[in-house]
Amino acid sequence: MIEYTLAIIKPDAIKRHLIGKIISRLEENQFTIEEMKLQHLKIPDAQSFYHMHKEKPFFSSLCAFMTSYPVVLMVLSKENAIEELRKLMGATDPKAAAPNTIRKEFALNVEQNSIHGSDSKDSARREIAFFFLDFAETHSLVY
Ligand code: IDP
Ligand code: MG
Repeated sequence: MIEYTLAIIKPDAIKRHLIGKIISRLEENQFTIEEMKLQHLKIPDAQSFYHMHKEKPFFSSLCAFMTSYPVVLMVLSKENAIEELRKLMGATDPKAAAPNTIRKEFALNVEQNSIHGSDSKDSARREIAFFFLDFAETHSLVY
């Protein structure tokens, strides 16, 4: 089944001019870019997007990092896109990430790990609607 997922190229990657390389990895792996925008998130955006982590010790640092520089937000589609993107990203901590994954190749550390991808169908629906409400509405991802 063709699925939609939300990807974010994070500030550490934008700062190091890795947008092109990361998008190449996505396209080489047959992800289609359905929507894309560059945005400098504000603290309330980051807090709301990552609300499930609000009790974690890294929450305030994560929100500061995600608002430190612009990000690239994308809706991607592919057969089984949610799981496929998580595989291509690799583990949260690049030290634990498999070879040839985006995080293994580009991430700096467990926080500055270059890319975000939705982790489930429910997350994908919520996250796509969070940044691309028109797309979510036209694709019946909002309910
Ligand atoms: P994920 O991005 O692989 O789904 P999550 O556990 O959902 O990982 O965490 C969200 C983001 O929070 C991570 O991508 C990373 O930027 C940051 N993060 C996760 N764990 C830690 C940590 O132990 N220290 C610092 N930052 C972390
Ligand atoms: Mg996550």
